[in-house]
Amino acid sequence: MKEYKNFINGKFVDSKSGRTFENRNPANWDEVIGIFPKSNAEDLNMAIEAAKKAYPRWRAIPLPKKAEIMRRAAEIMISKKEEAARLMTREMGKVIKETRGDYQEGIDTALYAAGQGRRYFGYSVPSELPNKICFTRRDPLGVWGLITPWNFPVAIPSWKIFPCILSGNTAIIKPATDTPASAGELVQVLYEAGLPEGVLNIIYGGGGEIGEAMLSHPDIVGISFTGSSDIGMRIGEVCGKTLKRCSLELGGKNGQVVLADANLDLALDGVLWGAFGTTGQRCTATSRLIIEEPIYNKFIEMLKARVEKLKLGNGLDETVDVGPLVNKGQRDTVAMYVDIGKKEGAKLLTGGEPYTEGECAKGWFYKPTVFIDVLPTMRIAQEEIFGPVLSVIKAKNFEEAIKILNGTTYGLSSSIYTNDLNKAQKAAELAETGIVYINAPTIGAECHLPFGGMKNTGNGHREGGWTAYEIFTEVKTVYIDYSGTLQKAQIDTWQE
Ligand code: UN1
Repeated sequence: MKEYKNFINGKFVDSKSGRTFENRNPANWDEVIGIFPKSNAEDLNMAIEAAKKAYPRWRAIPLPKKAEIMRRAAEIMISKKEEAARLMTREMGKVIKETRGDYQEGIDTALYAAGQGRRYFGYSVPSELPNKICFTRRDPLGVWGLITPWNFPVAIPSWKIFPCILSGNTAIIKPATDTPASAGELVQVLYEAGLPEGVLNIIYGGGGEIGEAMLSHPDIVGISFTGSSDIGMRIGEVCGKTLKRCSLELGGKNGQVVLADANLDLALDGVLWGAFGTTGQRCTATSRLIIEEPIYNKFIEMLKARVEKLKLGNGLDETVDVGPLVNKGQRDTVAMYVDIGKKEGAKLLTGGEPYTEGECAKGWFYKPTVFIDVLPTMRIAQEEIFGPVLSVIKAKNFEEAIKILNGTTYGLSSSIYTNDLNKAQKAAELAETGIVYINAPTIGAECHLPFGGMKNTGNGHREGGWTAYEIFTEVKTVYIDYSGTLQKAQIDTWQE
């Protein structure tokens, strides 16, 4: 067990609060992974001061030079991948193959940032007047607050940290209290790679205390948050009052459509991975399966057989398919939604109870659960559960399937399985989601493409790829008039 400290201005420091919290393994709650400071506003103020002080110097370093630090960070991450993946599995429970993938997403994001340092493009645009040029450039904003969730303990902090600081900003990250160690180790990688002190600072503690203090602090220029829609709305409201930039990556109620002409075996592999990968704890998880009527009964039968074969257990065991939920609260939420589903009249096909066999008795395990004959209006078809619960809905035809697919307040990811090219293209056009998959599950976005959602899933920003850099920068439009005369746009017109 390790005792962690906040990392401010390039140094480990105790919290002024004197309080701590524990982080336990969700697959075995007897195992304490680390003790962390439960920080307060005073700690945050210190971190903000450090980030403010570091900003002018960091901002002035040429981007390709900053990018070298990102490349070195990627190299260090490559060497630490296995160790980091094991820590991540112990922290939040998902299986080792997935935590390796999570860390790989972090490595890829670092490498993308390393390349981006030499590809930081703006536009060059002709002027309507002679002897005048116009172009755009992107500049940083200042000190950012990054608030990250526990389900992707390295990938999501990486999505935010690398574009934020490569662009010349400085930052304070507050990771989720369920996965503080993985984020802490990532911050150390950046310092090992040569990051100047104060550019990135980490503060551990609860969202209620640190998050709120970040929102109201006048020296924080922007907040990047991934988490629930309820908290996102609160963040948006507070940021709105002070016109702070805020990028919100929120909930999902993602649907997979299976049309009658689809390759059913492929669709089955897809829904198993989409619904029960990460124990259903992804914003992109498949939580609704919409099946076209002619194949409804057949597909349900196929699904039941496979779901019941999924192996639960400690994620460090390479043969395990599904790990525990992250904590007691999350398992209680799942149990609550299972009760709601039953009361609403959906039919439980399989699962519907905690799993307590053998060593799993000491973890937050819950059986992969499928409800069938779910109506699109039921709460289990509308609300984000964030657990291994799949709601199966019958659709008469393609048109009705799309209507059901779009019939929630969320809009992150969607999937359609069909061999009909026209229907696949039409679905891509009509889906009210930021990500659409054709013949692939709702999870598995790649880090170099825009990631984000419509409706209550966010506020229009996209992480990942080049669009992440739009979040963390201001566009500046520069006009250079080299005519030596006063040229009035829209008034003086060009003449031969
Ligand atoms: C999330 O759950 O917030 O597309 C992120 C995916 C992963 C990222 C999920 N690459 O499923």
